[in-house]
Amino acid sequence: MEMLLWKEGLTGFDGAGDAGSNSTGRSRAGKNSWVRAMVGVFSFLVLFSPAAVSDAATPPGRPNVLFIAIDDLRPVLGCYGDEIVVTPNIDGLAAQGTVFQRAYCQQAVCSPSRMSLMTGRRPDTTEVWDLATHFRKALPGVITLPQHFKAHGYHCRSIGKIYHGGGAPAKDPPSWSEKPLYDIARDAKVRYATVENLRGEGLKRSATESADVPDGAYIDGMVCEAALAALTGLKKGGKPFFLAVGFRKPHLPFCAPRKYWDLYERAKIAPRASVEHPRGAPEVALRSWKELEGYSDIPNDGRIRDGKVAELRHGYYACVSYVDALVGRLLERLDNLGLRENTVICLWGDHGFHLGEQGLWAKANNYELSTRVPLILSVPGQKKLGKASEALVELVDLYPTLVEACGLGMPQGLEGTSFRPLLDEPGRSWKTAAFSQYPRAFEGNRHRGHSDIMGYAIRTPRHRYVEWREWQTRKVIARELYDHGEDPEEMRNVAGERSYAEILRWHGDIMAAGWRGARPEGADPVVPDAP
Ligand SMILES: [Ca+2]
Repeated sequence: MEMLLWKEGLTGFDGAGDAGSNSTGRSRAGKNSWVRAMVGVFSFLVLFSPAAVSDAATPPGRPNVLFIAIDDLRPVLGCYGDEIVVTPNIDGLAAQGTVFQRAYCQQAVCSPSRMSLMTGRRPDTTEVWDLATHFRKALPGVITLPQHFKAHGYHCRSIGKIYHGGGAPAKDPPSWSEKPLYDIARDAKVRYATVENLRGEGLKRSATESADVPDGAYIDGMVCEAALAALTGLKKGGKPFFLAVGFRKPHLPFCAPRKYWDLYERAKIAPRASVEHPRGAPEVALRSWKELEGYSDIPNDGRIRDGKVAELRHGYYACVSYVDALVGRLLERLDNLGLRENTVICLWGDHGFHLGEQGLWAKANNYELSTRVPLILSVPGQKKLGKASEALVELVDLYPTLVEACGLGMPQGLEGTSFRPLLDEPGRSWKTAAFSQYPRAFEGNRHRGHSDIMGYAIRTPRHRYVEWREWQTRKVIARELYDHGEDPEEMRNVAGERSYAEILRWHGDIMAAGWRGARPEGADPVVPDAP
């Protein structure tokens, strides 16, 4: 049975989803050859992995995991101090867990961030720096987070966007016990609901939509319904479960049922805190991916009038409240099924988002607004509830944290650090830095792979430091330093200012020591992966 499911899933590797931007003849031929190699690896795993034998020997009492991914959500949430947003359900979850105020993604774009989290490895190890590459190309035998749970007797399901939303990188059959639902949803009919937008062409129609429709008119409502049914089924199944639920809002386009738009008066949503690019920032740092500019109501020159900016910001808030309501339904079902007390709940965003601040839109950069993510964790038995932690944590830490929270053995090769101790002691001293990165091509705003230039960023308690390096020579071609004590919007690059010379040097040392050097005292030793 399991073998059958895997075979079915494997067809997903061969372009069963959208055509994607990687469907050239050359890349397809390359893909097919490694797909064949992967089939061999997967067959080996089916026959010999602990998952094939351990299902019957599950220790009793292991907590379940409800793993909620929210696409492109920056910490616009009541529990993060936003006074306008309406997010009672996520705020309620925060009251029963820990809110990580300083959590950072490893690369501020969907697939590289998610694949880093799901493999517990950083982008230079997964070699996933773009939207077209699958992590099993560089790491064919890697045990993903859900796969590790599966090997310990968990029933693992994926509903919605967990890996990536389209093409081969959306699929990883070894991770799941059942075929995922709604992992690819590139149909305009589930993205838009108004007559005008449904008449349009392509995936990018208008950038916002307010429609008088029920929650289930859009893909996220469908994902929620499927997840509710899955929870009921998993309860009946009696095994510990790992249920991953991935919501696609507030990713563009900002489409949500009208009742969520009506929660806000547009004029009361704060205007963007900054409009211009940061002073003294290198050009390479400021290049936009032009994600927003492709929509029918957005001018191609990127000059968005103030009214449209306000509409986009309103739309983002509406989408956040829409997803919050869906999260509330999941939590309610968990309660009604009597599962809450034995379920670890983890809610995370894959990266942040610029809503016009710093003259930038969307993600794909190394700034605070694009790299900082919401992260809330609620674990049965944790000593401190409803506390915020200011500790620097990273999405790559989630894998070991969930493993420790559920009492499973820690696999080798992970590049994050379990922050389970922060749930009991949120104020304890922790990492000296969080690490992010973003690639750039010498010219243009799109890149492939590691590309020509890599921007390596660190966030320390007070500063953000970035080194832009030529990939081949590793030569530093530009530096940025922002002082959040003086400049929380990151509007002034002080890397060249004499008074910051010592701080610049100190950050260069932290960068050189890398993530291993930034780990907290007393953290478990890093166990390298088997050769
Ligand atoms: Ca995303």
